[in-house]
Formats: sequence, structure tokens, C-alpha cells
Amino acid sequence: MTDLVKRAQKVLLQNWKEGFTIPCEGLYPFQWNWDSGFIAIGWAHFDLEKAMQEIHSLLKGQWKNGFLPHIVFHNESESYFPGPEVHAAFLSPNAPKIRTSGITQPPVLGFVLELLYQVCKKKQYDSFPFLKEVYAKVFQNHHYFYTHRDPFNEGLVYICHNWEAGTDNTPVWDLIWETFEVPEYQFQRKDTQLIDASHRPSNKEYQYYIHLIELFKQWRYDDAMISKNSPFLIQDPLFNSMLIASNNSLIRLGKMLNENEMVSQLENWNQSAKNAMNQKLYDHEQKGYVYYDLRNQRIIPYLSSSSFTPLFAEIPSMPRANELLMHFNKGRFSGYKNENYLCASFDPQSPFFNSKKYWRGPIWINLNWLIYMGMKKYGFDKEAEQIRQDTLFFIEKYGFYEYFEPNKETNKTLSKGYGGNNFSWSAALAIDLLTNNQ
Ligand code: 2M8
Repeated sequence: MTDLVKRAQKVLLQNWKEGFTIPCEGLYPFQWNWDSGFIAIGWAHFDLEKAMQEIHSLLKGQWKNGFLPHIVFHNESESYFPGPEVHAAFLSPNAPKIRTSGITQPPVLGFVLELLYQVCKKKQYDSFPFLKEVYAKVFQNHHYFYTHRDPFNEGLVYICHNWEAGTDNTPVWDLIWETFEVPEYQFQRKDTQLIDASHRPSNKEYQYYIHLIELFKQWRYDDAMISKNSPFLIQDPLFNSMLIASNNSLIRLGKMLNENEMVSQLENWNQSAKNAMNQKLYDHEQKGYVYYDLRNQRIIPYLSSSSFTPLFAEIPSMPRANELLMHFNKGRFSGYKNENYLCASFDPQSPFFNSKKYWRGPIWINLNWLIYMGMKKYGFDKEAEQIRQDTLFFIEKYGFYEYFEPNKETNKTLSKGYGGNNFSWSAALAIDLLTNNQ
């Protein structure tokens, strides 16, 4: 085992809190939804029991209608804003007893289950009892999405909050914030007391984030009210790709588990979902998958690392997949002289790109991992190896930070990554890249 894998394991062990893993000490002290999916992939390589417990703990937060919240507040902590009392999910009749938020995150659990199954198989560990127990719950979550978040039956689901996207402050949302006014809320942020505020979203942006939560609370997190009234209603290419990739995995697992009814339902959803992604969210001019603003009925023609995640869900045809690759070698993302590491979270050629600020430019390990895996699925081995090498460059040089600087020259002057340190999904996915994919 390499020293790097050992160090990554240590990060997960330190962030483990009686049944689940926090993303980062202080900065994110609870259980987060898609973090836990990525984290479970890392755990699987050296502690299968913990990988499965991680999933069980997350599912404890599932609502009666199948909804899976973005945070489960198993524990107490004063170091994060907004905490459980701000989210006040109990206002919904669907909320469980355990405290949770009332918004969700990209649905990664379906494909995580399949990856866990594969590791179990390699280790000759019987995963069937676990899969049998959790499969229907993950299916219920997909059922929730297609029945509550797709008002026009297009096969595409919407998100209603920027925190649901996971890419919290991407410049894409700037165009949404322009469409409505917010009152001046009084609150105390905690994130900017813990890390460099210039790496985090602005206070003005937080006003929008909190305003949306306040609206949802007024509507008791009722999906029909949100769908009718929320000023933020977006069909996001990353979110939908995660759902489709998870559909793909649930279909394969469901066949093994003889869950035939659920499999045929998933196949139906998936067919229209893939068509809609290709027809509605592909931008021929930008050559990438983009966002659709459902509230204002317009395409938002910005490229981000999310634009390439449909590869992971095997959505593009081969010619289209080749088109996506053009951004990675002397292209918009690599830079025309290959001056950037892959893959910036936002288009480095855009005037809104900021190489240090969270989801407005820095490189994130989970997005790199998704793009790497997507490239492998298409047989783009050379390109996949490039992005894997770039990813490991950061981990080797700086350790397990939350995000990293794309520009190669600037990296020569740095001794740290950006955001939080000892960040769990950076460690977990490094373990996967170093163990599974050499
Ligand atoms: C970040 O988001 C949270 C809100 O969910 C925050 O900034 O307070 C995002 O990077 C998100 O994708 C991630 O899941 C979360 C925890 O790592 O942090």
C-alpha cells in the first residue's frame, strides 16, 4: 500500500463519527448526502462495514415520500451555518423524526451501490443482504424525483436551490439571482470564520441561499408549491447525469436481485431522461451540456465541469463524446496552450471564472473522478489517464484539500490547496484512483 493511500485512510478515520463520516472537521460537521456516496467508495476499499454503515446512516434521513435530504443532523455542532433550526424540515409532514435539511443533493447512491457490489465481489464478501435492504429505498428516492420534480414529464428533474446542485456558487446562478429581490436577513456565517473568505461565496449570495430556504419553509416544503412558485427552478446537467447513472446501476443490480417491476420502471424513466438530456440540455455552439432555467424558460449557455458528467452516465453518442473531449487538449478547459490542469469547475475562458473561489473555477476531486470514470466508459484511456495524473498531482503535492488551483504556473508558487483541509471525498476518491484504477 502506498503512503498516500495510508494518509487518505487516516483522513477518513479521523472524520468518522459513530456511523457516518463528516466531510471536514469544523467546516462541515454533519452528514452530507453526495459526500457520503463518494466517501463510501473510499471506505469500501479498506473497511466494507463502514462503507455500508455510511449508506445506512444516510438513509435514516429519508422522508416518507422517498426524498433524501442534503444534510442529516445526527449530531450536535455549533460550527456550521445554517443548522437544523434554520432548515426546520419538521414543517413538512413527510419529514422523519431525525433532524434533516429540506433540500436534496445529486443522487449518487444508485451507482455507489453498484461500485460497492463490485468491491464486495472482488473480496468475496456477500453483499446481497445489504443490497436487498437498501435497494428499494434508493428506488423510492428516484420515484420521488420523477413524480415530484418533473412537472412536464420530460424525463428531466429540476433542482430548486443552489445547494441542491452541489456546485453552490457557480456563475450560472448569477443569472438567476438577477431575476428576484431578497430582503436583508440578519445571520452569522461560520464558514468565513474558519477559512479564507475569498475562497467562499459572498454575503450577498448567502442572502439568496437563505431567502430560498425561508420561502420553502413558508410552503412547508410542499413540492407542488415549490414547483409553482420557486424563483429558482433549474434542470442541471450534473444532477440529471447522476440520476441517470444511478438509474443505469439500479437497472443492472435490480436484474440480479430479481426486482423486475422496479427495473422496468427505471428503464422507462431512463429512456426519456437520456433523450431529453441530448435534445434539451446539449448546446451545439458551446459543445457541451448546459443548464436550463425552467422558471424563465431559457438555456444558460455556460460551460462548467458539470457539462462533461453526462459521459459518466453514458448519455452522449460517440461523436458527441468526441466533441466534449475537444475542451481538454488545447481547448477551453486545458487552456489553448495547455496551461491549466484538468478540470476547472468553470470555463477558464469566461470573464466570470475565478481560479480560487469555490465552484467558480477551482478543481474538485469528485468532478475529476466522475469525468475520469466517464472517459474510461468511452474507451478514452489516454485522456482519462491525463485527468487521473492531474488529480493525483494535487493530492501528492498538497494533500487532501477541498479544491485546487487550475493554473500550472500559479501552482509553482503555492504550498496549499484551497478551502478546507483533510476533506473526506478528496481522500476517499484518491483511494479509489490509487487502488482500483492503476
Ligand atoms: C458545499 O456545500 C455546503 C452546503 O451544502 C456549504 O457550502 O455549506 C458544497 O461543496 C457541496 O457540494 C458539498 O456537498 C458540501 C459538503 O462538502 O459543501
